[in-house]
Amino acid sequence: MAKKQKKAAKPAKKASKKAAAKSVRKIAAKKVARKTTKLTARRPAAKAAPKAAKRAARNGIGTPRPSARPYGQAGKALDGVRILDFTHVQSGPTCTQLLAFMGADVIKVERPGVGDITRGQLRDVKGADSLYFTMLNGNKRSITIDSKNPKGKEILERLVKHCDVLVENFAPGALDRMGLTWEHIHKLNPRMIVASVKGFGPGPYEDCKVYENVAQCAGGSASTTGFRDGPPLVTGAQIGDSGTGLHLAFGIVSALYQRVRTGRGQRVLAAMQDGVLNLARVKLRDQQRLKHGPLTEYSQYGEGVPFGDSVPRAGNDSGGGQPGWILKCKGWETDPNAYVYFITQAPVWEAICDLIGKPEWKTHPDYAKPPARLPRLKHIFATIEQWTMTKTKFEVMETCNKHDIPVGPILSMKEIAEEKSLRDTGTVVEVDHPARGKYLTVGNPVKMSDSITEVTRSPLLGEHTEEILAKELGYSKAEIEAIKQSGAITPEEKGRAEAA
Ligand code: CAO
Repeated sequence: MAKKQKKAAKPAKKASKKAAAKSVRKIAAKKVARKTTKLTARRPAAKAAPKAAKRAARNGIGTPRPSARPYGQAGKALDGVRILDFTHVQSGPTCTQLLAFMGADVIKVERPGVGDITRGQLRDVKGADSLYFTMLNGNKRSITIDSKNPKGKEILERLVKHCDVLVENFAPGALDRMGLTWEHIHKLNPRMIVASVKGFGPGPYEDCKVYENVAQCAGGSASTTGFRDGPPLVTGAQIGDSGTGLHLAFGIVSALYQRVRTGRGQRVLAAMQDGVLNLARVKLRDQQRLKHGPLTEYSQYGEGVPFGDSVPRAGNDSGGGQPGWILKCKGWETDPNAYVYFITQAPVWEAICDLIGKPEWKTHPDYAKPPARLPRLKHIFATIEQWTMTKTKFEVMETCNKHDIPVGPILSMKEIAEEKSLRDTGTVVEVDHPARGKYLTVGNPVKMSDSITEVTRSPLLGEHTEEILAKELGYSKAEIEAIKQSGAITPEEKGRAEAA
């Protein structure tokens, strides 16, 4: 008891010392205040410091103390984050796969007997999940639940309580029709973040179903892709689906961080139109520049073709301030990818002139300075092409790199699949699958020094149903048997027929 009192006396002593220091600081502050008018408006430093510390603590800055474990051995960035993954097709699965790569436990909910529709789409190996599915659902677990079955609803509600984030990309209204409205989810678990991909944000098209190319068209990409005298083009990169999935992942991680401070979840929406527009941002830049005159870096300017009232398609023109174009290389007559992207970056112009055998261009008034070159880009690139055609794309790359000239070989998917350096970095990974054998997938494109990604195969349909029911949700053996009988996790006859 006495010991305790003694201990209690210490803080009192400390407190009186603190108060004395405070009053000294107050007096000092007053003295300073009398001298300078500027400082009178500020709070005394003594009060500001604890406030800053408090703010820092709220933001999670400075806590906990730096781990003593070696880098790469302190777990993964999203360890402990549980994702209720209600996604299908591509946009949503891209997002949750990225979160899984970062260490989140992603529980993918699929319809019994059927699963994500992509399991059966574009199948290359009979009876095995398609590459479409396997390449978008690595590092996840699969549970089958019929969300319209009463017992299934009960399991889903347990999952809502158990997880941190629900991610979905159903058609507008589908989640609500399952009874999982934001209000209901928030009531069940106020900490849950509900993240959605939709085709459009609020507005005239909000109820529309959207696929990749619809988003590319509605987001401004298609109207600005292709050649001026041809139709709009969609791009091979899935900027609508995978691009939006990436945006959603960023929103989710930000919401998780904000939750550290607020303690509550929030809704996160990434609309595909918005995601594509974000990636086509430079074209909205050009739209506004049009008001002030022609876009001089577009080859159309040099060709004397007048601009209309909206951004035109610019073929292979560079989207930035350094003109570029795709040029033929040795073998182009038979190899569809014997091309190189060549950028006439201003600081290395003289090196380019020497390489292509045009040293006189270094001082010629029509070529020496970037503005003089703009009206002659077509001719300039045709001249450079005479040189690139004498070399393979890799020889062009090697020669130009020695002079710091930015060029890029047009790599085929075959070349990428075989590229050793991409295998070495884990960007292209070979995984083994029980039904299809070995397949290639794209690993985590983001490399972190303290969160190392190990890519694992995609799950079979319902592979982890019982494991999740028992270990995560605490259902007993008898309860799981009853769930099986209810049809909540097993296919109905109709489902079986569809899946066959
Ligand atoms: N148990 C029972 N029912 C389930 C279920 C489960 N586990 N999972 C899904 N369903 C049901 C949904 O409840 C929905 O039923 P209702 O329409 O009766 O409410 C039904 O399956 C179909 O969902 P959907 O409308 O989302 O699917 P779809 O194939 O008709 O449309 C898509 C696909 C992609 C066009 C649409 O989901 C969409 O627009 N999503 C948002 C935008 C998006 O992500 N697009 C990118 C797709 S990736 O290329």
